[in-house]
Amino acid sequence: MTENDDIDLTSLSDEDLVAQMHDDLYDGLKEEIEEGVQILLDRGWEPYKVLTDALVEGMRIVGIDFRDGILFVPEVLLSAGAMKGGMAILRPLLAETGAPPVGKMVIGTVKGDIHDIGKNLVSMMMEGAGFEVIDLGINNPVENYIEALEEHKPDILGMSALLTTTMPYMKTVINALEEKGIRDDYLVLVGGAPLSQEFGEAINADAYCRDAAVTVDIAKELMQRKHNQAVSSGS
Ligand code: B1M
Repeated sequence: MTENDDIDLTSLSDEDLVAQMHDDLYDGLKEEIEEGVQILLDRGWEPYKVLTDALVEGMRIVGIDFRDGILFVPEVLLSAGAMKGGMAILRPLLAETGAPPVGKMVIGTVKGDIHDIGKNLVSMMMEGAGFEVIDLGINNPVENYIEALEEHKPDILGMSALLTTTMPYMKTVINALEEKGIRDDYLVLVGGAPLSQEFGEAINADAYCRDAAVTVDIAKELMQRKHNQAVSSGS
């Protein structure tokens, strides 16, 4: 988008720096993004604000031009790499918590889908809220989910899908849980850009999560409800 070889990022106002970071994300400039993230943090920005205003918003802009055929896969991969560079700096800050784990979540992107930025963000925010997170990565068939549920015995199963062609696979996973008679052992949370509340209900998920912050709120609320039910039923 812009040439920024000569730009001293530290000399920019917050607003101009964030705009420059949107351009740098668009251009896939990982080092510049890492530097920008660090500058904003040094200026006292909250990690979550850096994440949403500079990185997530920048990726939203990338998404529009990707959709419109202005950007192509190799370029978007560079943007994704730059985004991940920034996220790596924010991760320990967002995940900082001295509290004991409030619950456990297994999460993964479904089979056929390799998008992982949103899932990674959800994992980071959940860790930051005190959840233990087991991240299965991308392209997960049913068997991966079931193995992980048996091994880790989490409270929550999270699934991510970014494609309209892969989101139905979430139903395949839930059906498999139902067939094994273990569906109700877990809270199933689903998310990803093409999903909706209606879709979440239609596939019998416990909740559709619009974004990472909402996922944390919903996870906490459902965990509390589960705890209350267990107490009132005396188990
Ligand atoms: Co792809 N891609 N992509 N892509 N890609 C989209 C999703 C698309 C909408 C772009 C577009 O056309 N505008 C479009 C899908 C169209 C559709 O299905 N309706 C698309 C396409 C078509 C494709 C390919 C098919 C392109 C091709 O090859 N011709 C291909 C598919 C590959 C595959 O998966 N099999 C492809 C490939 C890629 C890249 C590899 C280049 C790259 C991914 C890199 C990576 O993830 N490591 C990529 C990217 C980066 C995108 C866009 C531009 C950005 C996605 C992203 O990271 N957003 C995306 C456009 C868009 O979404 N606007 C696009 C930022 C992220 C923070 O948001 O992921 O929505 P999001 O996550 C949010 C919420 O959704 C929610 O919380 C997150 C944080 O707030 N959430 C959850 C997500 N998962 C959750 C799980 C939960 C809870 C909440 O569990 C409890």
